Amino acid sequence: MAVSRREFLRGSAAAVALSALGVPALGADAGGPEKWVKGVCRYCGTGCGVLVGVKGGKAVAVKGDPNNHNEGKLCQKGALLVPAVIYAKDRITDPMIRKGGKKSQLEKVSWDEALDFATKRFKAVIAESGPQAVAYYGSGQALTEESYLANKIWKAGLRSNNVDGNPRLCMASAVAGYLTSFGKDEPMGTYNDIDSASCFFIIGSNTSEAHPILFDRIARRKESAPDVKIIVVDPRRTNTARIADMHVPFKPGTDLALLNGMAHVIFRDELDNPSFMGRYTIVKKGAGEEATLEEYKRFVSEYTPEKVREITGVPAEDVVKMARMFAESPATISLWCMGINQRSKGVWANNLIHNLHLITGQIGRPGATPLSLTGQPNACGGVRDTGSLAHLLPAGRMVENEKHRNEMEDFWKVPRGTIQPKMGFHTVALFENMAAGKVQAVFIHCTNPAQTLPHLNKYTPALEKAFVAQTECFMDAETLKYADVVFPAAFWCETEGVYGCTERRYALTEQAIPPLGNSRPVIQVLLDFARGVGVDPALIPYKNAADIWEEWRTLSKQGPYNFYGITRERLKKESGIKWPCPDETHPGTNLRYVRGDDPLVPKDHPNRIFFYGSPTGKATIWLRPHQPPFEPADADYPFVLTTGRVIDQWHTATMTGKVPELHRAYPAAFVEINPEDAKKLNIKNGDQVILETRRDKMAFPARITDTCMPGLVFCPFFDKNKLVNRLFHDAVDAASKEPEYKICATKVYKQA
Ligand SMILES: Nc1nc2c(c(=O)[nH]1)N[C@H]1C(S)=C(S)[C@@H](COP(=O)(O)OP(=O)(O)OC[C@H]3O[C@@H](n4cnc5c(=O)[nH]c(N)nc54)[C@H](O)[C@@H]3O)O[C@H]1N2
Ligand SMILES: Nc1nc2c(c(=O)[nH]1)N[C@H]1C(S)=C(S)[C@@H](COP(=O)(O)OP(=O)(O)OC[C@H]3O[C@@H](n4cnc5c(=O)[nH]c(N)nc54)[C@H](O)[C@@H]3O)O[C@H]1N2
Ligand code: SF4
Ligand SMILES: [Mo]
Repeated sequence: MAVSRREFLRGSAAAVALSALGVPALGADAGGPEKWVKGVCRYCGTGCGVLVGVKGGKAVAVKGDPNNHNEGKLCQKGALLVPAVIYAKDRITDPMIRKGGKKSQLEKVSWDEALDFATKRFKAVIAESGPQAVAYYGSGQALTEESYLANKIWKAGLRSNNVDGNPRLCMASAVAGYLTSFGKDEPMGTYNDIDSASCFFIIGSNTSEAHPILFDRIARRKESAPDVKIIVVDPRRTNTARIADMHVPFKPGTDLALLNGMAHVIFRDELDNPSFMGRYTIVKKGAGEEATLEEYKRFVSEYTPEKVREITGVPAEDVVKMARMFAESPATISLWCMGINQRSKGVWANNLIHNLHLITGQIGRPGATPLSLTGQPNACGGVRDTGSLAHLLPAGRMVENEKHRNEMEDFWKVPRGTIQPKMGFHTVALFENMAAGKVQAVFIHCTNPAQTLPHLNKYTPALEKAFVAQTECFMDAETLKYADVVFPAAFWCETEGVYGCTERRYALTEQAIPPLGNSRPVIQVLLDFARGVGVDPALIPYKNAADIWEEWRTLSKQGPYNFYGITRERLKKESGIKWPCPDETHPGTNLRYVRGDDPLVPKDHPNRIFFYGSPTGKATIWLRPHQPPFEPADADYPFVLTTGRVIDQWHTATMTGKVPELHRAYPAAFVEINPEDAKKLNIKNGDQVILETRRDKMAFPARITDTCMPGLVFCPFFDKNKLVNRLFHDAVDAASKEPEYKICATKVYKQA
């Protein structure tokens, strides 16, 4: 879908123009702030650097950090963090408990009373039903130090592996994809690759709305070099798709066929790179059985462009064109997000993207790389790297690997055998077990599951049944309805901690202002909570977040996540450092696994690329057949419902909803519907339209737009008055356990 240069510039200017909002120190009165304190934007995984302007002990302004990767730019969400969000009227400033059970009101109490109320209950549950009956449900928006600490308290202190969190709903398929294709999690590329890529393969990512400042960087790259091509593979014609040279709409959930079809064309037209494959890859199939390259070629040879057209609806010539653009470009970067991860075959889809890079050798060079976009600001640094998920231990270790458990036990100085050998409950299983009464108490931190879990009708009873201790900043969070104890959390720049974004970049948000009212940093809450439930004080000897960082940095020295060189002092001075970074003089790494760039590849290694995270030192090409989504449209439920984001709202809108400029843009949920479908169903703009799935039904005002292809409808999930997740099933990817929020079958009709 080619657009003129002028149209293109106009389209891509959105993020840039809005970023200008941040520059004139919003909210500052005459004279401006007394000081600027360095931090990271509270919102997305782009991880833009910010400077918070402080005056008289209050945050009065925010602007982009010119020294961070965003070069001083912010999108509208980041630029409007201060003052509306921080000083929102409904900030929670005192601890609260429900003395008379779930039906009673939350009452303000002292910290001692709230902590006592929570710890007594957790202790009682552990005494009666064992440590497997308690859980921590965390977040990719929590600080690294908080996640590391909670993980240690649960797995080593309480001996429960029930540590999971919202990255399971988000990045789990990307993690498993990296792990199976390259041996360890986290990407080899960085944002710098955007500046040298000549082909952008954007699949299942609405970058312009979900990662606006990265989109701006992509747009600038395209402006700077006329040969740069953008392919967008998305069933919706999003704003991202509108600047593409080639937008490929297709039947939702058929990416696997499309990606195998591209591989087919690459071999058929001899665009593959045999010497790269020979040197750097092995081939596997099924659960990990070895296979040959010949077998793989035979396997993809079945995905002819014609067959792919039948499955996906993409014209055969477009499959050929995409494959050629991908393979023939001097440097191709793939960018993907939830359209790929939130799928019942999300891990396979990740593998197939990696395959394309491996068979063409579009990898390990500037601009040539697969780069999974991370959603939350600290899903990578905080949760993936610290291993704060039910099956993981820090720095790429696995719970079920005895050697890994022993390494952690020795490091944490607890007896061998302390860490339980079985993994804990992943998110969906966790809430299932809560509903069944097996998990009886949960500590929820920095996430709002009562709005964001799939199949809410099935899982809100879990929150009604279990004892819920929750940290929160805002009164309108849906999950508060189920909380037994609420710990008021110091918000964002009221405390300090590290975020790690998409590109392995760690950056510090420094404390700029004191916590509002009686709110407290969650580090302190977790430490008091742990002492209260009887965790050995020797295990948690920390005074503050910096102490925890010191331990985590030291631990990282032992393995492939080495960031020992990223000291607190450096984090204060510099605006983000990319690991590996083994010593204090190391500038950080751009091309991971590449000799000469990555300090963990020996300088005299015979190969230019060394996948040292994998036992063979090689990457894996996977045979992964196409499989349909869990619940495709059928005769009874003839439409596909997909869900996702809009640029101005963040998830459940507890923060962005407080900003008048953002709220006005998207005040309430709606359903996008194609003009053809609307005509057939006699629906006009603004009509109330019922979406009825096998779980529930709900009415939304119609937005008639060509964004959705015929047969597809889209709803955002930010509106707590329209809990769209009630409509969804809870099917998960078999390997990553990530739910398929992107596809379910629905009826669509006008409300009578
Ligand atoms: N403004 C804003 N930005 C955010 C967030 C936010 O809440 N608001 N949240 C952050 C977080 S945590 C995340 S995870 C990211 C998510 O960022 P994205 O993944 O980019 O956003 P989504 O809207 O969830 O979905 C992306 C696209 O997937 C497409 N899609 C649906 N089905 C399919 C399919 O079968 N195949 C393919 N290829 N595509 C499909 C949808 O049409 C949609 O355009 O955004 C982050 N950034
Ligand atoms: N239908 C549908 N559902 C989805 C998705 C989808 O695409 N479609 N995407 C999934 C994905 S990718 C994600 S990441 C999840 C996100 O889902 P959630 O994490 O549940 O959503 P958030 O609104 O980000 O929740 C963060 C909570 O933390 C609170 N909070 C904010 N700042 C702080 C703080 O500093 N400290 C503390 N303690 N609390 C704070 C906020 O008020 C809010 O209640 O949603 C998932 N659900
Ligand atoms: S792109 Fe993401 S990190 Fe950057 S300012 Fe916008 S919301 Fe914040
Ligand atoms: Mo996410």
